[in-house]
Amino acid sequence: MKIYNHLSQIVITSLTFAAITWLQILRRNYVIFTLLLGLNFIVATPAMAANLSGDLLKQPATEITINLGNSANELKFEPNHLEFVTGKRYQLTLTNPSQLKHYFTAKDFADGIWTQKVQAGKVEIKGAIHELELKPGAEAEWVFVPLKSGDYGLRCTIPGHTEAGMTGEIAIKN
Ligand SMILES: [Cu+2]
Repeated sequence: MKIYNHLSQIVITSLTFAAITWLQILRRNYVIFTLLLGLNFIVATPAMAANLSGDLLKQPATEITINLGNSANELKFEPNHLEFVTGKRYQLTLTNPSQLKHYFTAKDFADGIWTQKVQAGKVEIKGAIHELELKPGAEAEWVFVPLKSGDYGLRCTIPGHTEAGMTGEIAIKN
């Protein structure tokens, strides 16, 4: 009886040890699996962006120019209506031929596009842009691909300029 008890004790201990080891392996695998899933998720977005930019960079950009104000210092965008098509690559040149400082502010439009770069002078800015400030005589090039169709508002946020009519419309069509 004593021997049997002792034996069963050993069996139970062994089984418990085996179960704990198995659980630890499972847990470790689970952690590794979760990590892998997490990494996949993190890696997916830049990889997709890289693929997107890789294909789109081969596409020649359609060039469009918009003037912020004019040489007569009128408070308006010229033209004040811009049209783009989703999936096409554009180079929007912004110039300020006036003696005043102006803003190109179109937050919702900026949210609906993928910006490849904004180039001004010798500086190239990559990533999302919502607003551009152009000092007198300044010029900037905005290269992007429209993604989301819709009608978006454009305005200059310098005090008094929106009120004076320095506004515009940007349409993105499918
Ligand atoms: Cu302005």
